[in-house]
Amino acid sequence: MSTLSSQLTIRALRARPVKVPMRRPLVTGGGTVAVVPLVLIDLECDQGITGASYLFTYTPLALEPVTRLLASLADLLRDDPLAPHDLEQKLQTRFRLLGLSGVVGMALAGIDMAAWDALARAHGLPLVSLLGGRPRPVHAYNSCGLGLIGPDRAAAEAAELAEPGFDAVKVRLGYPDPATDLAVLRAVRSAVGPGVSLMTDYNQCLTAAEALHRVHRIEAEMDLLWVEEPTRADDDAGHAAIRRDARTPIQIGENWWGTHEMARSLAAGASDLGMPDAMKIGGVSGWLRAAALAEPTGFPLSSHLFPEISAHLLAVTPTAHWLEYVDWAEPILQGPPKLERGHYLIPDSPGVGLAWNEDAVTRYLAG
Ligand code: SMN
Ligand code: MG
Repeated sequence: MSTLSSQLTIRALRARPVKVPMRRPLVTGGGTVAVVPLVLIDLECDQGITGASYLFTYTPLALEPVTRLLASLADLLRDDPLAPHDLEQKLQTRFRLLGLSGVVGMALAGIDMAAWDALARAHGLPLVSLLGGRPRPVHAYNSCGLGLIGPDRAAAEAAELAEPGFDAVKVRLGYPDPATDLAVLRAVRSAVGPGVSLMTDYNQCLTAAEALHRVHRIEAEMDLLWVEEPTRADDDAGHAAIRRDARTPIQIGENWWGTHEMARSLAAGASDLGMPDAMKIGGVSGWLRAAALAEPTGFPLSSHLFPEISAHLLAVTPTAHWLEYVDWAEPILQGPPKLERGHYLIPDSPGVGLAWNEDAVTRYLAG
């Protein structure tokens, strides 16, 4: 049964910080993720509809400010109509002088994603269907591990990650010695065989000159799907220079805060490929604008983290490329996602399909 969204109003907003243990802690060239810090959001509306979303704060140090800001916003939203566009405009206007990135951007995206989830639930539709698409398998690569763990461990882990049927895995690089980058890639390549493609991620740790040197050495030996964030995320000129001289596609985008930063990056020709992060790009509303920006030039878009909601979004993205599959939120969710032959299956249930495992949430509650 569906409820008319125009009748729905927001009643309450609940934000809970959790620290979720990781099966494979991730060391990258840009920093380490040892525990998964999430803020779980429930946007309660009338007629028994509650929208859910989560935010990933990268470091537990950011859990409290994000949770507190969301709690402060609850009063501002009470009795507002459940209309994601209107909510976004109202909140952006409130925070224009402060700025819309960082903690503010995260909180606003969390509200946007929860509002879209509530709206889809109210209509009795999966989010993808509310957006004009349908639940379908979304091509995914396995990104659950392969941090900077050296050639031997990387080879074993790559085989493990490919085993469930994935045809691509992502390898983090940026070892102090460039020869180790190559040794890891060779070890992973021979462990997974020719049927599994590789993408790599430097997490911003190289200078542009160093990046070109390393990419040239790698591409003399093997094909990669992409090289991600070889240099600082905000260095569009640096990425454009690397891109000009590299044969391998350059991928950036997980650090675009909103579509204005994305538009600047596209205008600078900084990358061949883009991978917005559902949170940093501005939730569902931001993602839809990102998809529109990418469409005219056929610019391929992949997702960053947040596989649960990103699957819905990629399924209505004309230039959809790859879904990044990570299992990081799974311990606090009910039931694992369905994955089939390297594809993420969008659940047929109303909304995004997020349901908290309350026992686990209680166990991992932070602060
Ligand atoms: C990454 C994601 C999240 C935290 C650290 C590193 C990585 C990726 O850049 O793209 O998966
Ligand atoms: Mg990355």
